[in-house]
Amino acid sequence: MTSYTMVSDNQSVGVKASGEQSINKPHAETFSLYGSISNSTSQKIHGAVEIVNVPDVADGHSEFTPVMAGPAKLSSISGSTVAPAEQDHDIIGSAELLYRLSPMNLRSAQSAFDPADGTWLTADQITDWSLVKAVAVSLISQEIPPYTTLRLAIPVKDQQIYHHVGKTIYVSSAIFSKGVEDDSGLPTLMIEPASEHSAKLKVVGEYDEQKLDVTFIDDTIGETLKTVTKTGQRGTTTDYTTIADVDDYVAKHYILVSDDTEGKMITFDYDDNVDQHYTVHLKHDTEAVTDSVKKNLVVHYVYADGQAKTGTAADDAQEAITFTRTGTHDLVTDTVEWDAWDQASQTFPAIASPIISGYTTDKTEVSNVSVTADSPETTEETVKYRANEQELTVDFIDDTTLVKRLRRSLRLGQAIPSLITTQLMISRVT
Ligand SMILES: [Ca+2]
Repeated sequence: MTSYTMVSDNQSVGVKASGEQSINKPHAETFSLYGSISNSTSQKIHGAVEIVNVPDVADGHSEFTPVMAGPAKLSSISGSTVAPAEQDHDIIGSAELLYRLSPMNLRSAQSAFDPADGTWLTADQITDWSLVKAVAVSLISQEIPPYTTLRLAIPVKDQQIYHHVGKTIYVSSAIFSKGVEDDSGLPTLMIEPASEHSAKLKVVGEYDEQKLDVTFIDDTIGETLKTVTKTGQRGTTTDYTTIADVDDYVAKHYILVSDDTEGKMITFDYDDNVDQHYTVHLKHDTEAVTDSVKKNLVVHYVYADGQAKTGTAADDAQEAITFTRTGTHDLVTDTVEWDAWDQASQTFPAIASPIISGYTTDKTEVSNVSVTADSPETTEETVKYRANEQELTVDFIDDTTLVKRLRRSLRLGQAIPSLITTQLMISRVT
């Protein structure tokens, strides 16, 4: 009856008592630990239990702390024809695999182990395998056939293994039988960390730091927005993707143009002399906008100076024209770049001056008034009205023979000049 622990590494196939995990070889972050119970006798073993603690710096000997990567597996190795394959299957099917979130004190394991004490969980109760610190295989109500070895395999991982070169971890376990009064049980055997039968695994290799960078470029202004730099061991994958950064820029109204990384995690190459460079191109999102400006022409109609009537001669006339333009609104900078106005200049429609009887205008119409989009909002024009010339006839009558008529041109509404006096006219007529 023996018990032993083993490890497997990424250097060679198979299990071994002393392994070397190379960080320069594939699967550097994962390896396995094993605990075995070997029945090399012709007798059946009753009530067998094996407990394996996951190596931890807290065990006092291990120099780093790997974590479980998934459920443990149990296999059996038959040493003779006494244990046929079907029987192996039955052993494994009836064995109970249990997990604990704290390490087991191996010295008191035989007396302390109680699969129903609430500290032991089944695989379906585990949501985070990295929290498991001890694994038990329990055959309390079962038996191990003669010449049969049961092997418990525990997959572990260490994502910081590149920083653990030169460090060693140790596998520890305890085997015993529970509830067996006669000599058909296991002797209690404990393998303490770093003891003679404790398997060990040492991290070897050379840390070759590789460097990569991802540059974000704003294509709209042709400038670099930022550069993300990552370092890591050859062949490993960064935990960085561009997704969060791209999302951040999209929220700021950028549009993703291209991404060398395709949003995937990037793996460091094996070339010490070359750094890896990746580029993400972005551009500003825009929207089309329009603008218009209205220009007015107002024509005032007034009496000319010196007229009998003053002020407004008729109601104002008005015309309006509109200039429009389109533009591009940059949503990143919140600025607008305008195209030219639709027309460089426009001419208002001609406005005919209203006719006021007896008056003449200085303009029969207001026409050819042109403006640009930059002209004042309102252009004012004034049309003046002047009274037409009227004939004033004064008849001076000689009662006997003479009729003499005097004509003067006077404007409508104009006062008859005082110099036209009967006296004066008479003298002229005479
Ligand atoms: Ca490189």
